[in-house]
Amino acid sequence: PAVIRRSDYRPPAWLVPDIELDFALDPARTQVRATLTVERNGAHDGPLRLDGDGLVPVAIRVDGKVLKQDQWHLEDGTLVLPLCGDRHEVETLVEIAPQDNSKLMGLYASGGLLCTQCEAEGFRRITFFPDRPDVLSRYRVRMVADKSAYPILLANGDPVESGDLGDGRHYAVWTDPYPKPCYLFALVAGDLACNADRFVTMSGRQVRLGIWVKEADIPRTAHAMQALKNSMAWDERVYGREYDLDVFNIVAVDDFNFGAMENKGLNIFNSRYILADPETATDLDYDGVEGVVAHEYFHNWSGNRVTCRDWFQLSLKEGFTVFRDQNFSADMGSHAVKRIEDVRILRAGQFQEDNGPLAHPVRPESYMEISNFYTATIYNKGAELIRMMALMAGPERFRAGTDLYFDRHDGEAATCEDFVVAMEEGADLDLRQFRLWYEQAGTPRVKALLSHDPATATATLTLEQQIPPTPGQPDKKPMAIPLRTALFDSATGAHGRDEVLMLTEARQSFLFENVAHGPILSINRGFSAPVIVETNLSQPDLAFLAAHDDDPFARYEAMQQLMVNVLIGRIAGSPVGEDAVIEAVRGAITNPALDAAFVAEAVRLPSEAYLGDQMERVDPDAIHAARDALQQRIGAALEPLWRDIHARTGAASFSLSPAAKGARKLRNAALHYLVASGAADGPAIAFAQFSEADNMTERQAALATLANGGSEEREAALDIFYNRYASDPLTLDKWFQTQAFALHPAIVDQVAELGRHKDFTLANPNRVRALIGAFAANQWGFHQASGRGYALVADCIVALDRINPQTAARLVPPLGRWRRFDGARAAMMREQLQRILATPGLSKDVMEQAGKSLD
Ligand code: HT7
Ligand code: ZN
Repeated sequence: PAVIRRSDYRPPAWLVPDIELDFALDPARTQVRATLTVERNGAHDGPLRLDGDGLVPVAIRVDGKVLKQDQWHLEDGTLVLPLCGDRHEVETLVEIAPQDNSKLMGLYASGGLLCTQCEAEGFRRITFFPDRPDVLSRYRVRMVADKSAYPILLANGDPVESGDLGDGRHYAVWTDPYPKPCYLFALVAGDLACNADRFVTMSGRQVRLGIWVKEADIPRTAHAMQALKNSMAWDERVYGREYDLDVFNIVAVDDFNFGAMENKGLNIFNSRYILADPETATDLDYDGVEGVVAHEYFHNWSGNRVTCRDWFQLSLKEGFTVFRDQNFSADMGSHAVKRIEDVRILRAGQFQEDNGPLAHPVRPESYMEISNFYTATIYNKGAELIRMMALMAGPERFRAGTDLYFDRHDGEAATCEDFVVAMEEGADLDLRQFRLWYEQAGTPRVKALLSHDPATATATLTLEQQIPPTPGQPDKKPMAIPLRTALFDSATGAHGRDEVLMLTEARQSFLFENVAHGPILSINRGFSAPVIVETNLSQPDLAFLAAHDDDPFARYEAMQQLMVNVLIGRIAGSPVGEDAVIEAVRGAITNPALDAAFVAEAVRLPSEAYLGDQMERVDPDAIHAARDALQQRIGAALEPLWRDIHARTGAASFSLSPAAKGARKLRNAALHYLVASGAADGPAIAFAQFSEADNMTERQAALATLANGGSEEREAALDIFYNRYASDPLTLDKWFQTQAFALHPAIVDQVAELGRHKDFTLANPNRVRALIGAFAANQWGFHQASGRGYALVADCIVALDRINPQTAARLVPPLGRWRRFDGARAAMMREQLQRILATPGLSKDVMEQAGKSLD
């Protein structure tokens, strides 16, 4: 497949200021008539090229005249029309079959609905059009459909007309006054019910809000609606951004390749990010709903009003919008816990990506298939870049920078460089060196060595940075790394100034004065930079920080590092220092000043995957054994405390207050340690929690705890869960996922069997992710020495590729991590990648991912 390069960007040869779309909707045969006003852009005599994917024109007219066969041709799906004037009206008619669209890109059918997904290049599967984000058009959309099957007809913008056609069909017309790229186009037709509400904007305009779902799901939409209203108010308060249409609609669909989509005025969501009630949603699910609703809403400015010039600029909208949604969620709940969760996600997804064959810069230089670039690097590392700029600028100057960015580029298709320039000018920052963060892939490693001279009462911090080579980038330049730092006085427990040190050279020293006693280094506080810091902190220093650091992230980090060091020691065969970990955990769970949610985070052992990331060669069995053993020791040593916490945190009745959520989180952690301790009644306590819980957070945690073991309660709980939720797809996903994540010796057989279960289907991306995606993230299970886990995932990729290449391609990266494993495992992983690549008719999505993974 062709490689698309950032350096090849050229402005569009033709613009399309206006488009009228006329849909005669039908699942088997939808007719799409598109009328485009096209304008030559600049002085050239090139033809009009309209992208198409799988389309055949039924008719083409230019300025009202039907074109003959020799007046147009198709080039690799693209419709090429030589036009002599500078402005024309071009009309095309095509037919498509939404019900046969299993890729879920373009117009497709899901659970009786017809809906669209156009980002990144789905619009070309609906009609011929210059499918690139820098062509902005005003849309008028007319939909005709059978009224009983599709009583609701929605599109972008505002409804302007509707009526009956007298033959069982009806129609609706929607117009969107804001010019937009075609990736933001959307329509939905179906039998939907609406949770309707209103929002009054800061300038006093009334906006009609609608969340559209199946009638039976209406009671599960309240949280999403509240999140939407909170997001609208937050964007006004924090960024001064007001909503701009009279209507804002959200539709939930069951079959969706991603989380959600920010189509102008008509967001389309994976139903898992809309529907929530205590019976079926965990606290994590509730937070997911809130975060994704906010994310898509925030795109109205960071993405829609200011869009991307080309797909290499994807992080312009995604990184910035993730940063915005992270801060929103922090404001709605706990800043400390949100930051810990976000860093955990970054490390688990993005650090691994940055350290493997698919590593790429936040602004990539090339791609084959753009869908493969909706990555943790674009999203999460991109958000960290914005966070670093915000830190360097401070709140007021950062806001001045974003104001300038929005005002200057409103209505435009912009670049990452435009954002950086707006920050330089608006926030008064010098970002010349900082730009390297957009160009260089790889996670910087920073070595921090602190020395103390009692004679002069000074301390010297020496920092060294090194950025590892990544594909196509063997040599790296030093980056500008802002590191929030403080030195603790071990005698007094206090620290000096909390300051941002700018590391800009390969090696740099910083002098601290008036440091009387041996200082303890607290660095990268708040995770101020997305880097790996190596310090020479001793275990007692880490224990001190775990107990005293006033920066919650740094405190959590010290605890994690304490645990990592002990676990790595155990993996290497020397289980020393475990008592210090036990005491640190005891300190956290008995400290009444600490928030329960924070405590639950702090006492959680680093994941098996994170431990693997700390090793030269990942040894999944040794990691599992060491972690299991330490868990058992912590469980047993503090058993009475875990029992007490578990009993004490049993909530009277369900609430979503931060205190109630924190109590549930800590209760689940206590249950986990209690069962891990080996206490004879552990499984029974877990089963009781499973049976008696009035909420999914406790029920699923108990199920997950039981799923790891071999107790008789395990099978009973799984059966009960299945029977209770078999008819609810989102909750049934949890049944699959909990088993796929389980740390159970028979996991490969279990997942293989679940793959043959009557409720497993490759047609639904959520179900595939719940079983196969989760299993591939289960380090101990996926990497079982037999290699059967690899074959299982590869089989799924090959089968799914024929149905839904995008979702199939997302399963490839775990196999691409072969360099991190021993020779035998690496050979088996490579063998599966080769087998995938040898599959006839492979999509370019999977080909790109598997090909790059083998290199
Ligand atoms: N901007 C949206 C991206 C998206 C997407 C990308 C590829 C294939 C399917 C997709 N559905 C949605 C999601 C977001 O970041 O808000
Ligand atoms: Zn987004």
